[in-house]
Amino acid sequence: MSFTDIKISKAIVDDYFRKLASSLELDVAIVGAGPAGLTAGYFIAKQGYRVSLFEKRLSVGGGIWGGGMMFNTVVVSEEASGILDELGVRYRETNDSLYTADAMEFAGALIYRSTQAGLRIFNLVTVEDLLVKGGRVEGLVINWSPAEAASLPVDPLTVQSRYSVDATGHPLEVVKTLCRKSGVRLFTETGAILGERSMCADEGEKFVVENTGEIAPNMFVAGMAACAAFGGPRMGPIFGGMLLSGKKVADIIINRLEEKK
Ligand code: 48F
Repeated sequence: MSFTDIKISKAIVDDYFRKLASSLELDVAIVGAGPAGLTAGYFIAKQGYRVSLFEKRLSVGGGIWGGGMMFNTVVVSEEASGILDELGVRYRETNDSLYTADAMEFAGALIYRSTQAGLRIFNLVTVEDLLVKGGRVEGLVINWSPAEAASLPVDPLTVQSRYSVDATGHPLEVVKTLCRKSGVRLFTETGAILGERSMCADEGEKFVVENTGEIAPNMFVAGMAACAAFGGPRMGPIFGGMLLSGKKVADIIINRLEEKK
């Protein structure tokens, strides 16, 4: 077998640009490849919709890899065990209706199953702004993470999407940018970001699922971003709420897409 080096480069360039070109007009754009964003992407892709996910870091998986304080085991509540079954993640039951899973297997399964379902993931891409027209979010503004890290004067590209999801975790980066730059009134009690509260896993797990949803026209929050937006407690290394939140945002958006078919 023989091939030229240039053919390897050409294969990468052709394939990557096919993926990028097919992500410029989306049904759903997700920001952040933590457990919430990946779960949302998995369920939306499974229904056949055009969905891409943008992650600023080199590795995807967000807070999964470090488990709790770098002990790479994650805990998942009983309610979310069905999603682990669907993903094919093995788990062990403890005495308290809690399950433990290997963080490596959990992250690996989410990445593998979501991409196999059709989710297109772009790592090393930072969402630095939004496309906003008449107070409605119409897409994302993306740039290479290294360009942003080095403060290079490089203009971004845009991606159009019918719905966008902020799954950026604790920093709630996308919604913060939306408020700062567009002054959009959020669907929270005050119309502004309420901010994350201190740790309480039990409350946080319920809060995150209840408060997953639309926060501004066409803009949704899932995972820790929902707690940060609506004033919920953090919950540390328990991940059931993240999976259920990702599934809930997927279900809401799929219903909207189905209604508008
Ligand atoms: O932090 P992260 O894992 O958020 P999550 O899905 O899950 C939270 C848990 O990991 C944990 C917890 C569980 O109880 O509390 O913290 O809500 O994943 C968020 C991802 O978003 C990326 C970030 O690098 C991370 O991988 N991200 C953040 N801002 C941007 C971004 C941005 N502007 N553009 C692209 N990606």
